[in-house]
Amino acid sequence: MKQHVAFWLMLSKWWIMNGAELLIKTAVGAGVKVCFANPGTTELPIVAALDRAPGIRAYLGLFEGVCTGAADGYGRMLDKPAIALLHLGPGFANGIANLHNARRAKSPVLNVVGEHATWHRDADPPLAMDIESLARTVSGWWRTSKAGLDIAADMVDAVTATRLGQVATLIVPNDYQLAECDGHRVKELGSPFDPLEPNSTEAVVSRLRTFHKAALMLGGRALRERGLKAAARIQKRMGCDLLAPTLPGYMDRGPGLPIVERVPYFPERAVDMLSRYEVVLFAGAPEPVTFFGYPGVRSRILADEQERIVLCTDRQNVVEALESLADGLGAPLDPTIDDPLLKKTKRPEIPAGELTAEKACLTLAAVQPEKAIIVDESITTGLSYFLLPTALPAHTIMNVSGGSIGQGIPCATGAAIACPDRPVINLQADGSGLYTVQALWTQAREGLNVTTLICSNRSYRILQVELSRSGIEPYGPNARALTELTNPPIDWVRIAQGFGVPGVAVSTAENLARELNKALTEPGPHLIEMLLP
Ligand SMILES: Cc1ncc(C[n+]2csc(CCOP(=O)(O)OP(=O)(O)O)c2C)c(N)n1
Ligand SMILES: [Mg+2]
Repeated sequence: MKQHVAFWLMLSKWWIMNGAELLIKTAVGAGVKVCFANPGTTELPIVAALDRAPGIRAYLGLFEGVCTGAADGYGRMLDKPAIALLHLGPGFANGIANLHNARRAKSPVLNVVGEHATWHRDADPPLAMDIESLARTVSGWWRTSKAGLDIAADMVDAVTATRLGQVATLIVPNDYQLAECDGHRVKELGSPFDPLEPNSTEAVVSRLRTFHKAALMLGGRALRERGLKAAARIQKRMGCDLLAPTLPGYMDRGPGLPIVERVPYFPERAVDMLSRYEVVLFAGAPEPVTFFGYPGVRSRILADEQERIVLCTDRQNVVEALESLADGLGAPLDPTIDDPLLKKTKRPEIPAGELTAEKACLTLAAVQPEKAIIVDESITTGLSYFLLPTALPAHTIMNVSGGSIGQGIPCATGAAIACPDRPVINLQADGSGLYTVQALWTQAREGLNVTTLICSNRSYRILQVELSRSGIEPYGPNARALTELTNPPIDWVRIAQGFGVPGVAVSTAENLARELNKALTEPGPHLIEMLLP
């Protein structure tokens, strides 16, 4: 009899859901399918729950910046969040730089961070940190769960917050992860957006009609295919130029989509570009400012007398706002995109001879397959890629929106997991790549179709350019030591091989084209070190 009771007790223990299982079950119910994790002891109930409450595939990242960067890449591609499962304050802190990029890219990312058991917290154990303070710097939404039974509602609120294009951070104390949670109530996922104000479109239309030279500056979801098609209708009707921030988080490009120019990085060229306009209409993009404060250069690129109109808030649906504006202007539904650039030009030829930054970009443009995802953390090498006046096949391009380097390899990893049928090409600067290079191992472990093109100029070239621009030239031995990646040179082929990724080095455009074609036809990840001057 005793044995019988013990058996039933054990069974009931087995069946009673704990907070961690409730968390995973709720996430699955809210459409979450993927978790990029680097867990520790405080998250182990969640690790176990990933098996007991199925529906989410877990991927190990060997550094938290890999997990958050991969969750960002995944979120940018699918416009829905993956979980980044992180260990306490220190783990979260390691992931912050790429969460910063995610925030600037308006990418949906769902952090789940374990916290010490509430009864243990007062003892000030070694790993204790103020996690909420860290969360605040990068998250549009954050909360520490207050009870096991609250976890379902907390998770639903977190997922809802990500749907606005935000980072959400849910911090879950270990004792609540273990708490019995039968009898919980799950909230429905609501619409995250505030409605557009009635008559707002009419107001924008009548203001716009008072100006001649206008630009429409697109950001966030507006740079996805549907937003771009609405923007094309507006452009056709108003004759405005379409612009994007310098480092947009996501942009669809290709036949049938309008040409969108990016605001240049260097302030004088940015001011030059924007001075053409009497008015700039902002749709999901912030007002452009210079990356840094240069003495004597104003921060805001627009002059005071240039008019700014903001189409909608960050909490409203920018695509709907654009479509409503297009309708309000009486724009035809499906304009043919007749930009002369698209008509006149075709793919570049593969260039010949020793590689340069320009030839690397031309070769990529000549070879990139249909529907490629281009993750561009090339810093100086890729400058000419975006500007190529060529009609490339349909592709998506993603940039390091927050300027916090070490984003490219993880972002490419997450994008490949989000879109297994699309080739991912990561145009990757060498210095930036070394921050989170261990993401290559996740690519190898998961057999992801990512081709990493290392822009091996063996320097922090942009810093050398900035040094010269500020008149510090010739620079001394310390400035040289801090901007050159030599002595010893970094051997990318062996680094790749060490992580299980086949690697090869090339120094001519022809060899690059050959190796890139080969990498794109063979399954799994590849790395090509482009030896650049
Ligand atoms: C997290 C972070 N640390 C440091 C920097 C400063 N920084 C900007 S670019 C750069 C190095 C660029 O070198 P590389 O990635 O090789 O590109 P290149 O300039 O050679 O094209 C550094 C250190 C930064 N932007 N973000
Ligand atoms: Mg470099």
